[in-house]
Amino acid sequence: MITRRTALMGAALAATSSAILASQQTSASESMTPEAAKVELAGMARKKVKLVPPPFVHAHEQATTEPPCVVEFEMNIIEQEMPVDEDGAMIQGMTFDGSIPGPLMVVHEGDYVELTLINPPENAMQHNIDFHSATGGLGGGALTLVNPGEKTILRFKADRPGTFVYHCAPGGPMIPWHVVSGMSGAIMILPRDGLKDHNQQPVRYDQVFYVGENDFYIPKDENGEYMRFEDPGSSYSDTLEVMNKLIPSHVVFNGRVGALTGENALKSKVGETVLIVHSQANRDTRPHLIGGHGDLVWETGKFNNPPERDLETWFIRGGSAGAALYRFKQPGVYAYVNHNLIEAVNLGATAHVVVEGDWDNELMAQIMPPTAYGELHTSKKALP
Ligand SMILES: [Cu+2]
Repeated sequence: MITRRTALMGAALAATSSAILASQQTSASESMTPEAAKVELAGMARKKVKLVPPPFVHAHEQATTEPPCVVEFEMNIIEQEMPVDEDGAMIQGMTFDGSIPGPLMVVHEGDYVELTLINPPENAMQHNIDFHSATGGLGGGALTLVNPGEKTILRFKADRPGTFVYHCAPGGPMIPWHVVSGMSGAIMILPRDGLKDHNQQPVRYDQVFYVGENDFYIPKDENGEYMRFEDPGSSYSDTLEVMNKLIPSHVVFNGRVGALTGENALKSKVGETVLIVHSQANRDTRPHLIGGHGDLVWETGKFNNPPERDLETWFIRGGSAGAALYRFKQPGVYAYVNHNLIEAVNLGATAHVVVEGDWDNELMAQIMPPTAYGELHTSKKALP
């Protein structure tokens, strides 16, 4: 039910949080004193990268011998109602570049990330971006708060390698709400000489899958139907009530139930190595590849730490992104799940990888298919 009260409350909270942020922004700006030395990047190469929606990632070199450069990205913030499942649940989504999660950015350690962030005039809310990979100014959040109709450019140095979350953080209660409305994504900062295994030997991947997990809190009306709203502001108070109980209505990969299953399944081949980057900006999760493993897993996503080996399930802390490398050895349909199986099966956190190739009987064989075994044996044991 949309009431004027809820609409106003959303607007009022937005105003409050923008006031909080405005004060943070002022202090952050003041701390960036005019006498701070200007960084001379004029001689540095610039590279414009067009972002692509997840689970895919823009073309990139895994290792480079080039000197550091300035990598330019552009993202439009898009507020739009989006489907969350096939039963009619819809969310007033807030997105970086129209997708949940936002696109995966890839640069190399030592590069400068230069992001143009655009808040189009048709949006209703203020937004910004906090990069967990950036240093100072609320991860950039203090320098990027944009009203509808404004754009901003942030530059930061990618000075430590790893996979990191970015998310909107416009202040106060707007922060969790924008994040659970879809405003998060990830950046991968590769070591200049590429990824290395536990023995410091170089490793390469054939493709990257970017899986962004979201917990959604979609309110229901008195008849148990998911509620729909005209705009984000009018959804706020009912959504907040569900959020504050901490019980998500959906836990999904890439924005909705089924975003990575069936026709949308990921594809690979026996012998191919995939790097699965998994982010969760708000809540812990525990990815597991059913029938496979994590050969090398940077559970915390930070490439200066040696990867763990042969993992069955790994843990992605809420507010972080991890990376798992796996070479497929058997064909089939693999489910990649959040191994809280209630969240995987009932709430949506499942992806599929369809792997082509030849079956290896050495790794697994069906010696006897399920067969009736008659009366000679009994599975019932006599009770003592
Ligand atoms: Cu936002």
